[in-house]
Amino acid sequence: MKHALLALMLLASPALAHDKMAGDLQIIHPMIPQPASSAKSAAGYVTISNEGETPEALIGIRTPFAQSSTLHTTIHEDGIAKMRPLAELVIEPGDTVNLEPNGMHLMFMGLTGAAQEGDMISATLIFRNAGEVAVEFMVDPAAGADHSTMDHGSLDRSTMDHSGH
Ligand SMILES: [Cu+2]
Repeated sequence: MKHALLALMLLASPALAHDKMAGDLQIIHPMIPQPASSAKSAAGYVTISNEGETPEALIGIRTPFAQSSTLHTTIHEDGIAKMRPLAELVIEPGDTVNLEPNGMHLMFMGLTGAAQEGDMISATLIFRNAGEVAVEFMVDPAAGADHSTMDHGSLDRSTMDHSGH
């Protein structure tokens, strides 16, 4: 019975957004577009609202899904989208920050396993004030930014292989 219910929830989940409150933070629909089976990296997206009275900052992310996980931003230079590491992502009181394709995103490099649509991938978001917050990234249908077309400029390509997707 428990397994049947779980299977039902997994089947139903891709259509549903999911969110979580952590103190004054609302963390809305962490998701990863399904990477190609050969992908060595993947991008993750989430929306975060700060409903508190003090500024908050996302300063890191950790997950067993990848060997390294970082914050990235996308800048546009001469019409070319380039990704750059981001040390922190500040969320002012009352603000909502969207990580989305062609903008700020979480970068998972050195994927440790496959991810199928509907999978839930455990991760820990690290905030300056709220500390560590456990979340689950939902694997959504493949879509969004194609990182393989992006210029990575001065980034070390040996550790930043985005060629897989
Ligand atoms: Cu990136």
